[in-house]
Amino acid sequence: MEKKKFYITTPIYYPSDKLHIGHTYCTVATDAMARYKRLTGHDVMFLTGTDEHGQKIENKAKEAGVTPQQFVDNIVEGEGGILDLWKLMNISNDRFIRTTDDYHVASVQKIFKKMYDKGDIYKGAYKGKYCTPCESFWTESQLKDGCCPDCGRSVVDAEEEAYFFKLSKYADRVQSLLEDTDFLQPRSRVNEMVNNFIKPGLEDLCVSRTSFTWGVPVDFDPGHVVYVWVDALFNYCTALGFLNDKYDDYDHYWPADYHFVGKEIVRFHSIIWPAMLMSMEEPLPKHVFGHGWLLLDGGKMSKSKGNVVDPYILAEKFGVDALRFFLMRTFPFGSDGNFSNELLIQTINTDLANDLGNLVSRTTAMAGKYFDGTLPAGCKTCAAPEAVDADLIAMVSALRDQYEKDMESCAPHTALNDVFKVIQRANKYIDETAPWALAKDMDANGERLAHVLYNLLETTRICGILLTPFMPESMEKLFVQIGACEACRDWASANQWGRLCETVTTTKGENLFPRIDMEKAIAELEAAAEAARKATLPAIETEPLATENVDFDTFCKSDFRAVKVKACENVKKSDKLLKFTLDDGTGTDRQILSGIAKWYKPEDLVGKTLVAIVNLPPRKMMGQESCGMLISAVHTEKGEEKLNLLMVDDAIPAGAKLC
Ligand code: ME8
Repeated sequence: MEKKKFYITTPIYYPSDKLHIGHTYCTVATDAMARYKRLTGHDVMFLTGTDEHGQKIENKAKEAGVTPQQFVDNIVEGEGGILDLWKLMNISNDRFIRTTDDYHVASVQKIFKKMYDKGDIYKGAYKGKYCTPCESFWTESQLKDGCCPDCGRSVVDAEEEAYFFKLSKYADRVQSLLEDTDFLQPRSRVNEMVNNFIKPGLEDLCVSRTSFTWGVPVDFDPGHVVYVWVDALFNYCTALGFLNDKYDDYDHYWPADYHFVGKEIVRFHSIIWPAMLMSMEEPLPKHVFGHGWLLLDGGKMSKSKGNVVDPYILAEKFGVDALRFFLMRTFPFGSDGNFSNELLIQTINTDLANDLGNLVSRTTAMAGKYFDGTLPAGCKTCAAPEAVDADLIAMVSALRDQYEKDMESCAPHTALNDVFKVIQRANKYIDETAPWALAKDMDANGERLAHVLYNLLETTRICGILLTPFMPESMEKLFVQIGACEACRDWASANQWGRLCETVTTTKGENLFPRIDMEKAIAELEAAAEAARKATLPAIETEPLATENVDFDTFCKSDFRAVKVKACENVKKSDKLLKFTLDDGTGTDRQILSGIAKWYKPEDLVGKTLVAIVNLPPRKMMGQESCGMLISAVHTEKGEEKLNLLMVDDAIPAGAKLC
């Protein structure tokens, strides 16, 4: 039988900064759904990629002193870049599109021309408000307190000759698409789109720019580049070969079954995108799902606010699967959720270390201890089954169908909740059946004990199958530990109690999810975040030059002399001060105190020739007199203050005047 196709996409990400945990959330959700569909026997196409054009990227590249292409190449393909992140997170995308790929650029030009030839794109003059970071034009009435309604930043007046797309022409059809079908999910997003954007009147959309060049050129009108959102949205088609020869599965996979997108870009995907497809006379995607945001301290993460969470650090510390699981388990997919390290660790400890980890380790340890790892034939059945057996088996047997319903309605968090209810039930079953008590009299209870362990392994197997889309690597290891062969890891077998072979052999393996010491891990994460923050600070910073002039005569009054260090010691009870005994050429020792103990050991300075200003009035520090000041150079390196004493050639005699 031909497999049913399933085409799913993530948004294509802006390679303007390193991606954070919010982007990872969206991609992991899409990956889990793609893996689930493969598990259920679908022919899946999973697309992700990068949205590389536009003014924001052009500006960033300029700031970095590189070309826009070099800039995006580094963020997409460079070390620790987007491709590396998806590899690390075990993302199973079938294709990756970059909007700077030649085939995409050529297709977008054809698309733009087709809509122009049809009369849906026309030339006019754009006057309005523009938010550069979001690449969005807004009307006065859409602004929030005079600022961009998406990001809250200020907008600028913009006026330029531009092409427009007749969005207004499609308003009615888009409205009925939203209201009369299940195109946009969750349903709660429909009202927002219709009431805030369509009912006030859809204005035609400005779809070209002349104020910058980093975009797809409008080939029939040099000087114009295609608006980045038009270029970006069509990636979902061009990546399958729409109007290009690079791929040839557009007819097979289009229309998309699901576009997963964040809530702030639902407007583009549920209004502009279907309208443009209507203009192109192409089929519409079946569903757009607008998920919520991961918040940090109640606010949206953003690089510019400096409150991003680095998925690399978390994956390295807790494991990729634990991180994937946490993201999908904790936050209901359509809503916002507050991220915290504490919540992450708590989820890992409770669900993975305690519930799942304990179930696997207790069960395999008992199979090992009581049956040398291999259960006896006949253990599937039991001469005297108990009510707890029936209760567990009924719950596990109903699990796959319930999980399927949850996944089909894009509720991975509910699907996981259902699986974990069963895992908790199984742990309770261990306590109820008390296998260690049964083991005390193997002659009388051996058969019963084998049956209990079989039930536990079978429960674990079925839960393992359903957890595979979320934690693929760990479930592979789990199957090995519980002795589940390839044939009893598939979707069909997740609905068939008793598929696990009776004489199954378990293997004691590594602890799949070790318990995390919360306090220690939080302290380490904070240190890592601090180190990462420091790494983004400028390498060297020096104070700006003084703007106020000092007159020459005043300057000449300062008496700078070479001085030789005869002795140097720490000042008692001070961790800052060093006390110097100096030869200043007068024959009388000079004492100077200097707050440089953080940077120098006293013994390293003896014999050095330094520079001091010697005609400052004496002053007391920690009860000791200081007659003058040593001159040093200061700067900041990666946020840390650095100091170097000015040292001069030892050939310069003590007391020599510096002028
Ligand atoms: O919007 N929580 O790219 P992008 C959850 N290039 N999701 C988050 C998030 C957070 N804290 N932060 C970002 C773009 N995202 C366009 C898309 S598609 C044709 C063009 C999600 O890199 C965000 O909601 O700014 C969006 O869905 C995705 O990351 C990409 O964001």
